[in-house]
Amino acid sequence: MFSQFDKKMMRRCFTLARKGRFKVRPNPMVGAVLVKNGRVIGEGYHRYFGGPHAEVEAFQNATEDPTGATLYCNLEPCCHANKKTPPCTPLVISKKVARVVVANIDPNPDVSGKGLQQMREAGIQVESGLLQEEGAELNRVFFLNMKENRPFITLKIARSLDGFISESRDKQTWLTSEKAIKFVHRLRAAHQAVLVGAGTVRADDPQLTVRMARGPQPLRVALSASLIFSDRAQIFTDRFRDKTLIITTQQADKEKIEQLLGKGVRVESAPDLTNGNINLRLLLEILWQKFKIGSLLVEGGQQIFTNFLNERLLDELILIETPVLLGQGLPAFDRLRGHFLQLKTIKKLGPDVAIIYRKKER
Ligand code: AOF
Ligand code: ZN
Repeated sequence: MFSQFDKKMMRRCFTLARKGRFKVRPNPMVGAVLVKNGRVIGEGYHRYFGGPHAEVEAFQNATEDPTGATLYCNLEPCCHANKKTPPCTPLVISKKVARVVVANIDPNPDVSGKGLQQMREAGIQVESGLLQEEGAELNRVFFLNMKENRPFITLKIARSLDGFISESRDKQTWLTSEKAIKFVHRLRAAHQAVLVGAGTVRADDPQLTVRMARGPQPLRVALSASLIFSDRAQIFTDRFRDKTLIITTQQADKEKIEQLLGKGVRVESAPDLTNGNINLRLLLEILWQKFKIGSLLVEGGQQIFTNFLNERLLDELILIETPVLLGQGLPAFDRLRGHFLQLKTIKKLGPDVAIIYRKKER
């Protein structure tokens, strides 16, 4: 059904789509190409959140009348109203294209095949499924958001060969190489938020910034029931403090909350957080619904890693292993319930190695 030329055009859509990766989230990355008589006559991509859709851009950039052309788009054109931009299907139909080829059906329940159906009913030849696995991989975050109504969760654990994340509970051990640190900064930029427990803030005083890579600064989320932090913690004092969000309980000390707000950070109280026992699902709901966080990088420490895994809240696990045997220290997990993962890739980072696992699909 699909030719080599079709594949080439869809790969071009992916490349265009990726250009929006830092700016469209939590929207999907979408690219579109218009082809007439075997030649590309227009291209476009979704450039920023709330901005025009890829198809709109492609028609706008068209150098010829698109009547009779083929529109390639990695995602099904949208057909739903009451959102930031008008639906794309009426535009596609009005431009009289002859054929529409997509990689993936839009998992957004407001669309999910209805866009394709509308175009078919208008007499357009509509085909879907071209390079759909690549398309789903590209937009795995958006797909997961739509399916589970929560952020995509990546756990990043840097540890010694014998499985320790630091020498002790309150002492930071600088384990990894510069290449591994750069890799972590790229990971941060690739997520909309990073998350740590209050223990990690107290022990490591992390900055959680993107310093050694290019990309946007994610929201820094710290969980704490007690709100016991050092006044000088970097996440409260550095220039990104407006990108710090503390999640606490409704029982939290009001005075402490006021103090934190006075520092210019944000504080959110979640209803079911009791005695430091964090209801992670509720927390994720807040991040997704209220803060539009589509992807979350969990950076520790032990209790947080354990809780996420025990709640089965994990889409990707990235283990950074550094060739040192500490002999003793703080293990990555405490009382973990076991489950299986599947290997995705292995990356060499100078002397260290990153092993990337995905949730095992059932
Ligand atoms: C398309 N082309 O380029 C994108 C689509 O708030 P809006 O108006 O930007 O709509 C966002 C929804 O539109 C999003 O949830 C997804 O279903 C679809 N994204 N659709 O036809 C695009 N970015
Ligand atoms: Zn659209």
